[in-house]
Amino acid sequence: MKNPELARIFYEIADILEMQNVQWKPQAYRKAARAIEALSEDVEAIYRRGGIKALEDIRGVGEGLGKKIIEFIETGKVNAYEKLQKQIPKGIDELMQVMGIGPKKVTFLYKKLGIKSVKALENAVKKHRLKNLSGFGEKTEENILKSLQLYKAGGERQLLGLTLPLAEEIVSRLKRLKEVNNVNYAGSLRRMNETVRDIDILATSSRPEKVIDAFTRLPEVQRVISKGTTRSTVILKAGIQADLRVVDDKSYGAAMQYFTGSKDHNIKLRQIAIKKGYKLSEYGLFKRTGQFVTGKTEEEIYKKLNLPYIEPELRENRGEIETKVLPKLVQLKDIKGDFHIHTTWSDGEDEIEEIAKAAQKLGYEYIAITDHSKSMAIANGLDEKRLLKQMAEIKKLNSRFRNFRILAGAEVDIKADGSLDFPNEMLKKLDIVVASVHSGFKSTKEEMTKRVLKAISNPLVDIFAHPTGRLINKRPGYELDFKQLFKAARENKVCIEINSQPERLDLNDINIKSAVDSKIKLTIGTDTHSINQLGFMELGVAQARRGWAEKKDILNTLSLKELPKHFRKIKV
Ligand code: DGT
Ligand code: CA
Ligand code: ZN
Repeated sequence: MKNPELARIFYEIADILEMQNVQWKPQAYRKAARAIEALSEDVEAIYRRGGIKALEDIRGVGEGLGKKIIEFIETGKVNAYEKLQKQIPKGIDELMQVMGIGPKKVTFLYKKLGIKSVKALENAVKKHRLKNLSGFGEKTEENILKSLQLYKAGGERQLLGLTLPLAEEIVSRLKRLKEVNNVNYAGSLRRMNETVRDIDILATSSRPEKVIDAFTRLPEVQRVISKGTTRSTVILKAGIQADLRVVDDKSYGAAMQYFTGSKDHNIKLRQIAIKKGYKLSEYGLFKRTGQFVTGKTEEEIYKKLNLPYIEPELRENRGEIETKVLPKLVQLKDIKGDFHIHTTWSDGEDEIEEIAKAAQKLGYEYIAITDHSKSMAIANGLDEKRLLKQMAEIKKLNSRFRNFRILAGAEVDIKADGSLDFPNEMLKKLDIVVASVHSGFKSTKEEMTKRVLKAISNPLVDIFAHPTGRLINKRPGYELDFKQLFKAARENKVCIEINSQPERLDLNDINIKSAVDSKIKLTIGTDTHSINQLGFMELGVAQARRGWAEKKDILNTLSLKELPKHFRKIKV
């Protein structure tokens, strides 16, 4: 797939042009980059199928960008990008990856203080050289320092949502080898951690060297770090490490259990084994005498240790071993709809009707269209007039669907004073109101809590979305008093969203667990901006499972008929 690399190049061109104060072009490049990222078909395949004309059908791509895409497909390079790169000092592009320091600030810092690397920026902040510059203060320094810390930590861990499809692709390639009996990924990926350090793969075979050989030759592999007879480590082109271990069939369950972890879960499990007179390793469960007891499946191992089977998402040593009853975790197949979707009316890539058809194909009974409200001008937010027009269109579309309903909603901005971006008369007309914060990240915990509490005290609000506003590896969330939030959510019967975007996953697992413990109702929303993002539901469900959520905790497991019981404005 060439799309991610091409999108990255376009994003970087946009950043450099912005640094050079070029007007308009940066937005055009970003728009195209977003559209390319969202494509489900590879640009190369599109080009082979329909030439430049087909490329020009991609949103934001005209003849100029079309030619650049062809250049990239044919040469692997974009000349304009290489030229631009030479015009900026080395190191600066890395600086731009640190969130909160956009192209404008980077240029400013370079011109004023000669800062052109992450290291130099860190030194300058520590020596407080920034706070006397106009537009920078002590608070800005603090924020930059926080972003730097996140950036450094994020250098090593990758988003689950980006790594999972890659791991699945590799596993399915290995599965096709005739020498492979079983194969799956393990580690933090199987536990569906929001970020992962590497891809751990486990296979069984009686011809391990053949499997290892094939693994090191996969098209995804960039270079081979080590290659033994039963294990190998490679670096993938995507910039992440992948390990493969090949074991015997009789050890598959034990190895799967061991390499799925987490380490803390394993340590507890091994202690239990010892107490029962066993020894547990990646090869199997053994008697003290060394006699093999079992190892073929994980189920058998947990059973022998007198434990129920523990789902991978729960294996974090957060009480899953001690608890008397394990939760019956929500599953992807329980999901009957999606309450957070953007369309071409605001900053989405696709039309309402196309999204609705795709959702119906997924087996959903409903979706809510929740485009941005007017304050979000950068996202082409809707004012009342356009929202009413959209509602009329939804009404018309609904007459064309059977056993499926498009709910008219909005993602309404919560303004600085806690008021909502639409008057109540407007909100009343909607089926569902999703409220969220998109500004004021530097507010104090008290200010932000007050702002959110005021917003959700409005009985017309149904869902509070992406509750902390964090972007993984990029931006910490704003601070919020969760105890007060949960209390208010319960009293006001407002749901809290688990946003499924790979870099949001907001609420995170820990907060989901406390929400579940506090008996808060949750919804899992994809915040879809293009059709293929409906698939992010899997990531949201995984986080819900990591937070011990059951079907009853998640309200988009309700059927369309059941919705009015919980959502005051929906009528069916
Ligand atoms: P990561 O890679 O940081 O995202 O997280 P994991 O959990 O995938 O960690 P990784 O790749 O270092 O190791 C994979 C699994 O192997 C880990 O979850 C548990 C097991 N493991 C690794 N080292 C140890 C250890 O020292 N003791 C035990 N009991 N298990 C270990
Ligand atoms: Ca790992
Ligand atoms: Zn939002």
